[in-house]
Amino acid sequence: MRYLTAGESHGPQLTAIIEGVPSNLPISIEEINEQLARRQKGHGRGRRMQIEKDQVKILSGVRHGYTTGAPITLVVENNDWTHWQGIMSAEPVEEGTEEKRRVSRPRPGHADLNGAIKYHQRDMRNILERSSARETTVRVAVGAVARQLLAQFGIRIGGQVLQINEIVAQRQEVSLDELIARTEESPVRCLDKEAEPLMMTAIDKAKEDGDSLGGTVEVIVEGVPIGLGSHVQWDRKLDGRLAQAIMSIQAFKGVEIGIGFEAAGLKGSQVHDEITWNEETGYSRKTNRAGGLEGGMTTGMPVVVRGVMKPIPTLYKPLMSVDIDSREPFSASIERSDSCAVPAASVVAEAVVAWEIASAMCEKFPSDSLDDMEENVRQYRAYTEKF
Ligand code: EPS
Repeated sequence: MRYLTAGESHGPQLTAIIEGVPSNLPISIEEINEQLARRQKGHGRGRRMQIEKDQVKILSGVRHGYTTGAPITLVVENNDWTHWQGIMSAEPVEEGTEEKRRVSRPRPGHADLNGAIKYHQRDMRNILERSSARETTVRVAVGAVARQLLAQFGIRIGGQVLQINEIVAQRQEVSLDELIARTEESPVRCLDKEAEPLMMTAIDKAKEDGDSLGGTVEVIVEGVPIGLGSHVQWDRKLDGRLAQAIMSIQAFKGVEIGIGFEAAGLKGSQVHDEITWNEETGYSRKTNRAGGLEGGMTTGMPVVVRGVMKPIPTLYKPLMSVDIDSREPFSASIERSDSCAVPAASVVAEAVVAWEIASAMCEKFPSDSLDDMEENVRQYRAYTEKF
């Protein structure tokens, strides 16, 4: 499977084209919209989220509720476009008019300056419109299609926020069902009821101060068969692909699988997961420090991936930068922004992980139709249990 996205933050719409989804997969538009709504929530979101009410339109590849095997086109319209029609118009507009809304002052931490230099753009709006995290909307829609494929095989995904700024949540050992239910009720998608209000206060304080906060999110995938991905080639290693998927989310600066960076300070005997076997389910592991991946392949244990999001660089209390016209230093102008988007990023992380796992499923069980894929997966599962 593969997909591309297109669209600008204040353009008319965001678009994704997905190819390779097997035919006869039931697709629920409501489930895609539920995922879009989850991404819009979270304490710390800015005014833009009051303007948007993200809803998907399916323009191809799905008929009467089922995929046909043809490319699937997903569209999410930007409500804010009504305010930006002239500014974002594909038609030429006159130099020096308000319609240009030219940006000449790069924000530190954004793509603005590097993109402007690279693409020969004197108007950095031509960079920031596409680098904006608004693009994650349609990636969540793509992830929602992937989730519906995974659900056919009993593969389920949850996510949680583990840290916002200095507030670190206490780990809670709960079932995936409970994690999904409880994070849904939390304005910061955090299981720890003591950390939750502290995180919210920290976000409010950052907002008051014109600042922004980052944090850590975790994604857990259960029900994955053994052997997705491969050890044989660098670009087929599933842990590498998951890391790329997480790092591709706007503002993400780090990724860990299983115990991740903690492994650096531990001995081998403290890190590796002992192997067990029983007649009913076959091979398993006593622990899951590997986060469900060994040798670039799934072990059958839950896949556990974490990502670190930096604080959003658009600040109400601006940092110093340089105007590209005068080359004079300036204090960046104030822009509308989120003070913290970590809870929303947790939903985006679930979506990109769902996509990678679904792609790996389609590679392991290549099938044109869901019926064939179900049969292949059933046979393979029976085989792994008896191995
Ligand atoms: C973003 C800036 C803000 C955020 C936006 C990401 O948008 P605006 O410039 O319209 O206020 O709201 O996030 C979204 C629109 C979204 O849907 O998540 C940025 O510069 O990355």
